[in-house]
Amino acid sequence: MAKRKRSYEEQSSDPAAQEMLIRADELGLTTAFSRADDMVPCNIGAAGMCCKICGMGPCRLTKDGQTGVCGATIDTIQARNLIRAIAAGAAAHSDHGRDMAFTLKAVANGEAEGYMIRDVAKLRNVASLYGIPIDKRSPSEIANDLADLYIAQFGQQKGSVAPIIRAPEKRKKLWEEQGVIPRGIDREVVEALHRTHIGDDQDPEHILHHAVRTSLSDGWGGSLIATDISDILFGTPAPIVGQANLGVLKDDMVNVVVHGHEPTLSEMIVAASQDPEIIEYAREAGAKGVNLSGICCTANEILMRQGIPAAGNFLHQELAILTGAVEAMVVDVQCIMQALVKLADNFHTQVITTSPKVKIKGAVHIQFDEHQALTVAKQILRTAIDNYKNRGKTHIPQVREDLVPGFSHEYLNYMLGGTYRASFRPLNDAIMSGRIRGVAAIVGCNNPRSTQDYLHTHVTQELLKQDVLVVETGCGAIASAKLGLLLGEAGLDQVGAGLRQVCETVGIPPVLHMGSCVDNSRILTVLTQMVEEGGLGDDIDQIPAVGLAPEWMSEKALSIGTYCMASGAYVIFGGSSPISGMPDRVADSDLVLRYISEGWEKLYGGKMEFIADVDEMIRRTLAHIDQKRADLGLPEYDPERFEVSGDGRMQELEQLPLAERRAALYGTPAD
Ligand code: BF8
Repeated sequence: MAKRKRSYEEQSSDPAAQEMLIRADELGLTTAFSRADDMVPCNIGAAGMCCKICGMGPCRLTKDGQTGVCGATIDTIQARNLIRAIAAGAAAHSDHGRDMAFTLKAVANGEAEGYMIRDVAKLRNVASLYGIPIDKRSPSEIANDLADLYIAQFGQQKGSVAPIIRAPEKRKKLWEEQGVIPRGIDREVVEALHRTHIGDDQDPEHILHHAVRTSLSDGWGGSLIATDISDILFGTPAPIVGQANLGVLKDDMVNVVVHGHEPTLSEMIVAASQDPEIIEYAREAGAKGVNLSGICCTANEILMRQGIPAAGNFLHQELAILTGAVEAMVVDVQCIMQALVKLADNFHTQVITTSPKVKIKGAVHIQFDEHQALTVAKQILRTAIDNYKNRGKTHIPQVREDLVPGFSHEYLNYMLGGTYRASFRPLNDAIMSGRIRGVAAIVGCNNPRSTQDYLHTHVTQELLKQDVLVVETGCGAIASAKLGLLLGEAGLDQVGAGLRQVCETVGIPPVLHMGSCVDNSRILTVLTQMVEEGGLGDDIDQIPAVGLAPEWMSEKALSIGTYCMASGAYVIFGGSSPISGMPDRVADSDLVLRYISEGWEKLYGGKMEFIADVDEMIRRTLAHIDQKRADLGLPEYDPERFEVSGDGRMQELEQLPLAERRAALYGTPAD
């Protein structure tokens, strides 16, 4: 592949990003966009055919019949590469869950400065799922037991991780038969590394069997724990108005951008930024106050709970610094580019690392400690405020969009059924009648090798036209937010008539923002409740639903895809495949690729595929949804059937004489 500098429109479909990419070029600075153009990927590594797990290699396999020095075949090497990526993704999500569990424990013991249990109802609900007594007990007592139970899941050696009980009955049975129920979260990740050490597991299917178990320890383990505890400590999300894109930065305020994943620090920075003492300190420095915003999943965490604006998704992290208006970019864990520090050298921005697990040479390190969280948060904000005087010329693109995030499982339940009859019945009914053709979960990253946000938003918009209800998380949700797709009324004229009727009736946007990447666990619990509600089969693999990660890039995305597949979903990744092989040059170099699709489908009813062509992604999504509808015996999807939306129908009816209107509405002749 030859190097080629793409146009700004090819690099990003977001006008704010294009404006900043022009600025980067004018200043002679590089970004991930330009580095992706300059860095031609290694074609052997990209195909998953390079093995570097021992010192006899790296072995680069490019011919039929060739093996590594140890004799490893292409499919063994690909399976090992894939499981290692899945294990890293599962480790990242789950370690986040572990930190949340330790924070819950500290809060329960009164040792965590500034935190409280905000959602006692969720605490009680979750605790009772595991048989933890809740009657006549204080929130702290219950939280203590729940924290102990959750902490124990990481080091557990035998049995099954506790949150598995929340999966549909039939699915649990299937997992039991297949032997993929995780015994303990850390154990599965460690075993994935052990099995792929030189001279261990060499059977690709056997390796991939453990990949499934490892991913389940993430989705039905660490991620679910992270989401539960975030809700308990910071509140279960409910719809709230927010904004997204670089235009949320403010020229007359101290701009602090929080970037990363764990809400423990960011929530405390939100609290500290509203402290009168901090506001006064900012005023003394000549600013109107502190303006907080987020990048990546931290953005999602504080956006959906506090309405704090999102400055952008993964590829916006450097662009925010390029505005020259950011006093501090505060980072914790995951998805933080090392390039930030060098880029920040050209401005006054301070990159502040906070996690004991993540340091970057050249960054300021202010270590976070949940026992003194508020004190640390204030220290960070004072450091940012002190830096305000060093600000030079700024360039903030005036591009921002409103959005309504916060559609947790609990809120959807309430929204669909009301306080006394909370249920998913209306959603199931709408799918069964064909008003909603099916559901797509569109999640995951930005990847500078494709046009930022384009794949994500194009797939979303096309599926909405086809009456597919879309739920989103992660950087994909921010991509839709920037395009105005996360607004109740705004996007509805672009939506199929049946789906539009449901959205108008219930009062939901056609794209539901469900949170950060660990909150993909919310999608699992929603699917489970849809099964339990009845009418859509007795397991997740029967629901007309598809999961897509059109711009994936992280190992976490691979773990998410695998646990969704094992839960019964058809999962489509866009962009490139890490195990594509080179079937045009090396016969059978796509064995693993075929196994994770056809092979896994036979075992789990779900499958995982990498599809580069965006129209093909949409075609296969719709074909899968229609097939699942047919398998359930549901009426064939008919775009004409609900042609006129609720509002349009009412306008038509209002034109009719009263007698005809009544007859049309109630089927009864007028008196
Ligand atoms: O965990 S979507 S780029 S920020 S990995 Fe990273 Fe991907 Fe964004 Fe959140 Ni998820």
